[in-house]
Amino acid sequence: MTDTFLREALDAADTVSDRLGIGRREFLRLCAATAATLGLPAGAEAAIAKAVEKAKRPPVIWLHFQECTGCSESLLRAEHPTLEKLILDVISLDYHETLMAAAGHQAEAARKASMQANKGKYILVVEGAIPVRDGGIYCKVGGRKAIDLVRECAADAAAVIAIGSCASWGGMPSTDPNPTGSSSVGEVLGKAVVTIPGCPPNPYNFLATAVHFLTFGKLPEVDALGRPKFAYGRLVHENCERRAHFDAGRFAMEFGDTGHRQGYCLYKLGCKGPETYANCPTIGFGDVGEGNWPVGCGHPCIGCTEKGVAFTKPIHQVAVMKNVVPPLSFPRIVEDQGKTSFASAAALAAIAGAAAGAAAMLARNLGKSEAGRQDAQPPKGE
Ligand code: FSX
Ligand code: SF4
Ligand code: F3S
Repeated sequence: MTDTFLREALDAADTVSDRLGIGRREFLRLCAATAATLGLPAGAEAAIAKAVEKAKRPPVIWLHFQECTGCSESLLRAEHPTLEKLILDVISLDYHETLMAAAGHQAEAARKASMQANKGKYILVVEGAIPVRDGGIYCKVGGRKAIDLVRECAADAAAVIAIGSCASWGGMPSTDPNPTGSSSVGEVLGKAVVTIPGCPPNPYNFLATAVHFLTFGKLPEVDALGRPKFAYGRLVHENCERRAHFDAGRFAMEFGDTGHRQGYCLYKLGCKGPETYANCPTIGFGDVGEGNWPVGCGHPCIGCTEKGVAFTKPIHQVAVMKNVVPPLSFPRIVEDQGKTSFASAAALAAIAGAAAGAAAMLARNLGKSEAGRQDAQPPKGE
């Protein structure tokens, strides 16, 4: 990174941190975490800081259909530093049924005005599945059917993002026998869209996708199901903190047994980590500390990012092993819980210039072992 570039990035950080009411260091750390989430090399956090400062915030129209609003909730509950502040700073949320102050005709007028003023430039985010049975009569907003609204709003959008499993592949509302014909955004539009599945999805995956659009002017690379590869490129099982127990054949056999209490692998309780692509173990949820993700909390992964797994297979059913080849490196079994946060782990991974995933896991465990070593040191002066 050149001196000028670094100075510009620091200036940008000052401007944005003023705007957000957070410290410069905290803002840069978040940029580093976002860069690491995206798997970008060291130095990318400076480009992100500059893009967040300079870019005209892309207008976003956010539609809600058949869902529980958990996707929006998870964005707003994140607290590092106040993720929703950054999201609302990065994008211009022109229409969002559960967040906007306007109601009724006013709200619909705001949507139409933004779509007209930003024709071909706005991002359409869809949360929730779309019922198509019986002409789509089972979900209406402002008297309009969901199926018509999504088609109308997608027509002039620069990009369409399906957030959550409901919008990505039907999710919970499409559970058999699917009486309303709940369908995904891609099925209704008849074209591929970017999908951020998860019930709810991790807010960082949405933030990183939005920041990628802002920084590079295009959406990130996706897999065959439209999922950004930076977030859904690896199986949960590949980066799971209990993976070493799996490899050693140590399993919890029932909830509350000794193995369960000792943090053994949850495979025999039906964990779907071996057939589910997502970065949950590496980035965690809610910024409340170490291990805050389903398996970290002692519950098997139900495969919420995976069509045909969550809400289809029984929770207790053992997973199909998608990949039985051991990875090159394993997370260590660490009994003591360290204090390394997601952001510092991700920042470490970014500094190492490594992709998110195994590297972030490694960095987090490095943090733990470092904390363990410090604990073992005698206090100064003794
Ligand atoms: Fe809920 Fe979103 Fe699940 Fe669906 O998340 S958390 S039911 S994926 O659309 O609101
Ligand atoms: Fe982790 Fe589940 Fe894999 Fe066990 S089966 S290592 S708990 S992802
Ligand atoms: Fe969902 Fe499994 Fe992650 S249940 S939140 S994909 S660990």
